[in-house]
Amino acid sequence: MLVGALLGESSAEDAEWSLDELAALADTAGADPIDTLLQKRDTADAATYLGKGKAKEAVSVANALDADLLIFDDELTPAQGRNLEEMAGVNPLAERGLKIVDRTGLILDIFAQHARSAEGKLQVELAQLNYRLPRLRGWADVMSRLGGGIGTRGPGETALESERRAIMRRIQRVKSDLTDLERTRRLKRKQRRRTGMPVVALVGYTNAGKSTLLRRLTDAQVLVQNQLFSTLDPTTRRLQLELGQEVLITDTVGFVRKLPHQLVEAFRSTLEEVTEATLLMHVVDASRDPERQIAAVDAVLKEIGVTDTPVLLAMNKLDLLSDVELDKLYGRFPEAVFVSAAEDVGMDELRRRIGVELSKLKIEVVLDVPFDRGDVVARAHQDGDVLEETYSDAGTHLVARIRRETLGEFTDFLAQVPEGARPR
Ligand SMILES: Nc1nc2c(ncn2[C@@H]2O[C@H](COP(=O)(O)OP(=O)(O)OP(=O)(O)O)[C@@H](O)[C@H]2O)c(=O)[nH]1
Ligand SMILES: [Mg+2]
Repeated sequence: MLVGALLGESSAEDAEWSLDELAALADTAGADPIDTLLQKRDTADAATYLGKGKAKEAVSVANALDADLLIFDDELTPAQGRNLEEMAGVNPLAERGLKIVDRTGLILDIFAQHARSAEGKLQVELAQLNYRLPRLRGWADVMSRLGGGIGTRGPGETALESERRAIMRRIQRVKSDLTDLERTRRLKRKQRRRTGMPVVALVGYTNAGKSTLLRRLTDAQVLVQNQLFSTLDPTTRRLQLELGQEVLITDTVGFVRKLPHQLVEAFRSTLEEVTEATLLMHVVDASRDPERQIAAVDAVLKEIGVTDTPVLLAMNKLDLLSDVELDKLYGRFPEAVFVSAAEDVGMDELRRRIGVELSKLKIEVVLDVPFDRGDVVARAHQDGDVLEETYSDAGTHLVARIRRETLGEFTDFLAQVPEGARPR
């Protein structure tokens, strides 16, 4: 049974969208939603999330329906979780009977099921440990059942403390294992940067079709599935644009509203594939409330510190739209490229637009211009931002940021090949 709160200024449609999303998450995790309950409140109740009366109602409805899980559409505080479990008479050790789950716990569970690589598994474990740490209870029977901490307990130390210590030790261990893997990932990224190829990162709401698009564009054999968070590990491939230009394109984890901060933190190094990209290709499922997906994705991008990277909007799944719906979307998103990755529509246009977006970007160049070519120096001032200008016997030495598309005019004077660009 799914439970949500319509808090403060949020509209009924917001809440409905959020509960739909929660239903999809529950479904992906392997649960069947049987009923939903929504309460309108100004703020969440500090003790029971919903008002006490409403929380009791949720528990009794869930029991009457013989539900196994009462899933809350938000992260519950440790106190709320404990109070709700007490109210529902939850026995955490019982195989059956009602359990309380929150949005964060649910998403972590899906990530745990979908993690494939060693790095992905460690990242999910780290997020889970950080989620569990403030939610421990000192029940002796839990301790003996789990065997946690036995033999490590000092005099006067409670079972709770020793379990907390065990978790903290594990967190340290996982973090240090991750540090090694992060180093490898950073090294790879550095090598990629040296090739001078721009990196395009696919971002978007989970299930929007990012992996399908990567497959369509590059023949990469990546997993495509109609469920949330299929992709956790980043995949990078070469992509040929028009005019023989090559870029790297990266597919990675999808986003969702209120992506748990524990996950954002644990997946930091994976998300660097996004923060360090030259261009973002934001893939949207055009058939499912695009504005809301975009807002959710923008919120996560902001959280991970991506604010200045240029974005190309790709409206996917246009095969699911009627002509009338499509016309409306053209009006709402005049800048977007409309595609269907599944039906192979719009791929050439997408490649072309990646090229156009990249050509608009400025890159830093170092130029040595002989004195008789004052026109080139003038061009650099006119068209770019000159960061440094010094003179020697050989001529003018410039460090400037110029648009990639004007690079051709400066090729003869490049002192070194700039990062992120090959002169064509
Ligand atoms: N009708 C239609 N379905 C599509 C299209 N593109 C992708 N899909 C389907 O949408 C579902 C999700 O596709 P994925 O490529 O796995 O989506 P994703 O964005 O990588 O999702 P996550 O990795 O889970 O975040 C799959 O069932 C795809 O077959 C499209 O253009 N049209
Ligand atoms: Mg994917």
